[in-house]
Amino acid sequence: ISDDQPYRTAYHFQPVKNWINDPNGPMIYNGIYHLFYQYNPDGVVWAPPVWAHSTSTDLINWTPQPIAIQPEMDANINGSWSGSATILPGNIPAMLFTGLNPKYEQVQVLAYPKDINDPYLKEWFLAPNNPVMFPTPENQINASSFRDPTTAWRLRDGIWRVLVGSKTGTTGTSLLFKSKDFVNWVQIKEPLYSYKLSGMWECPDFFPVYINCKPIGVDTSTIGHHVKHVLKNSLDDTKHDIYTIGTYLHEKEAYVPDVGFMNESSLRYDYGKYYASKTFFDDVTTRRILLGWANESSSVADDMEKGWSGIHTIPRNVWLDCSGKQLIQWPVSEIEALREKPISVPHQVLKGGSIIELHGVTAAQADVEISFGIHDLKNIEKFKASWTDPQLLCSQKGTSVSGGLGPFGLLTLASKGLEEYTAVFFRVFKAHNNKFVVLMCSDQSSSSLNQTPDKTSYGTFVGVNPIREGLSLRILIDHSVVESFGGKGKNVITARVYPTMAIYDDAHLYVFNNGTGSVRITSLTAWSMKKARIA
Ligand code: DQQ
Repeated sequence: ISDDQPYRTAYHFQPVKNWINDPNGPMIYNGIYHLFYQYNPDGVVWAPPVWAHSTSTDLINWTPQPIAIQPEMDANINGSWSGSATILPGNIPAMLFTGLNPKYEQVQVLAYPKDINDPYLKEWFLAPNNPVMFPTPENQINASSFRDPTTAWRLRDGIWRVLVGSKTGTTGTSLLFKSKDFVNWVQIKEPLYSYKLSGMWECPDFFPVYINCKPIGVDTSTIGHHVKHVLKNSLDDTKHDIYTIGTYLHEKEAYVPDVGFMNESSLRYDYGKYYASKTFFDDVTTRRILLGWANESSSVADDMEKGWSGIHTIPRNVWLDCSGKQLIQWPVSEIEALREKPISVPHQVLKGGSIIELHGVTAAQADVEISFGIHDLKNIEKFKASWTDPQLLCSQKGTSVSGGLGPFGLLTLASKGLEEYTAVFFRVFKAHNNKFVVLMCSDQSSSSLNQTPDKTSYGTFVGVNPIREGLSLRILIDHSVVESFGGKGKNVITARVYPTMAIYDDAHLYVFNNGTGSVRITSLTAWSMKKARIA
């Protein structure tokens, strides 16, 4: 392992070394946040995982705890895969997760803390009657596609419900199980929801959100007219975390997505590198908090050299947008405690072709908020109806391609001579119906002189009226992470990059406009970020 670690994160969660993937069983219990995660203690690539464990009081600084779950009985002898926490009556935390049994079949396993009076819940044990859900000839469940139980919810009948991800043929599905005692589970004949051709659904998540569009969360068991439900799945085929918003018809044990969500691939939590996410309800601060995994874009050889692979994104507060048509995501406010030495620039016009360096920030470790006003529409380009794929459009119209309005935004992790940079920017178009189309891109193509990392550009359309609302961008920059929130949290793109020159104090930050039209900077603040205590 190399001592020089220019890609280690300062405030994004990662263990000291080795491979990590999915966040597991997040919860707040007696005032302490618990994060478990898929971990290979022996190397930088995936291997049959154990559950590693860290605790926190603020979701930002974490204390490592002993490995919580490892092979212990037949039900998980070949690995402990992903799962979720549920707090049972009497304030008893229970974990349901997927174990691989001696035949490598996927079965669901129940675990409890050994001592609920230990504030850190260091030790866990597996219930004697495991597995509690498993494939049989009768239920016809596919033993290699049966995993990742959700947090359970309980309705007025006192019965628990839980979803397990699966597929039948190429139809992705969330199987529904019920239990009175959390130990004996019975499968409901019909899945909660399925969708043709979507492939295996990993890490399902099913939760209510208030329709009042306030940034507050609600307990997973809540039903009623004041909430809508969100169903999120991690699509194994595309490695995208997609979600729909709809109605939970609890009498029918069914979920119906709202009209407009029939195209399953429409909404993603994050249009960059992001997978296997999961939410939990924080009843102390009344928030629903979303955790996710961002894999490396580097080669395995590079990962071996740095000695680690995988990070988690900054925990995000999630709630329903006032349109009711999408979620809003925003970094938890606790992250702001790491901010220091803010710099701002006054309101100003940013002419086409200009670039301004933002001095006085630790550009490799920063939090930046910028808002643009749009006024100069004379050169605006027409949007073509055939441009249906924003990621493709971002790769065709990269940072160096000048347009009528855009690209404008930030060059992050940039070297002094711009040999390297990761650009996050907007382009604004006018569609034939006279509406504006806003494209948000994260362009990694010049992020590193190293040839080996994957430098795919990412993109998404942001549903805002740029004239009326302006365009905002918040970017969390952390050495090898560029996590960008567009349109006040409407769209998020996370990128992993590995600059060779723009590292430590040699990283720079610029605001740029490479279009012909000018835009206005209406606000801009950048903070240097302190290091969090993580490992
Ligand atoms: N990762 C786990 C599985 C899950 C997948 C195994 C998603 O339980 O389906 O490490 O990344």
